[in-house]
Amino acid sequence: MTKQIDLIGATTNFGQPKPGVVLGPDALRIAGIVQVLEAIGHDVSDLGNVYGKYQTQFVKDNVQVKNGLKNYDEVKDYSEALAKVTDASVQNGRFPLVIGGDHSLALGSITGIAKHYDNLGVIWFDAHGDLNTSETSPSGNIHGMILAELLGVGDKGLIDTYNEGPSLKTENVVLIGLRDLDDGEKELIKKRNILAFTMSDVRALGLVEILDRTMKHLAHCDGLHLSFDVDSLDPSEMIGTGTKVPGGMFIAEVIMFMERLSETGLLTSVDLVEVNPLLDTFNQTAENAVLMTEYIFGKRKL
Ligand code: HAR
Ligand code: MN
Ligand code: MN
Ligand code: MN
Repeated sequence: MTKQIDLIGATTNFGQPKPGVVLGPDALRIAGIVQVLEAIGHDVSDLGNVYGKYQTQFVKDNVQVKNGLKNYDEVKDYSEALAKVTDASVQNGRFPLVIGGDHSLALGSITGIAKHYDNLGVIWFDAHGDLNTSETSPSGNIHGMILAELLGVGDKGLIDTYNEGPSLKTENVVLIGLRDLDDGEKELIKKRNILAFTMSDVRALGLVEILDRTMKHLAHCDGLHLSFDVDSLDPSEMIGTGTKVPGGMFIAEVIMFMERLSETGLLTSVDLVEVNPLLDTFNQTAENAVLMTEYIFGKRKL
């Protein structure tokens, strides 16, 4: 089915310290993300990049810390700016595809989208839980806390970004690909009974069974968002990303998962995050991410 896609470049690196991730959106454009989606038959409108009021600092030697959160004002401001754009996109009946940028962009992206649904379901595809708070974070990097904020756990000011209160309900979130969780994140998953599949689950059950369980868990949802962190993949196939963890998923199995997810026809929005061309060789991470995007948007092998 043809989708009316808004491609939204989220040029933020405020959620983490490594330079280069702001170049992710353009690396994905250079790898042909618009052209492959058009070739499938979608209508794509590239809205360009979203900027907040804080200038992107390529080298950040004076990071401001507030309540244990690094670049707090920058992340909050950027999230407000991005939420405005994704909100308008859904309002206009279009499909937001947000390309990053570090994963802190999901606060703005998802908050703008979630207000249009009673129960937005989210598939969080990631090596990490992104479920820290300033108390449990080993780094103070907000990209590692952003799902917690979306669930209403952590800093009140971030939770209330763009709109008051949490954007997501715990029972509407499923994590897949986990293999690097901090202690506080493990506790939160258990305490809130969040459906979470580690890499051991991926190996033991396979992604077909995991997709099946995911869709059953989210069956009551009226919208479905995929937040795809490219570090969910094995670093051998995804080198250009800031926090690589060995033992990840491989392109072939992720393509299989995405083909089936796309066949459900239930996806309503997507984030594609953490592509960092400065850590890459020959733009292969962006190219691999574009390959998987094709299957998310309905490409068929046969
Ligand atoms: N858990 C660590 C932290 O909070 C590392 C987080 C890395 N996060 C991402 N996003 N790349 O998934 O600092
Ligand atoms: Mn992430
Ligand atoms: Mn990650
Ligand atoms: Mn909120």
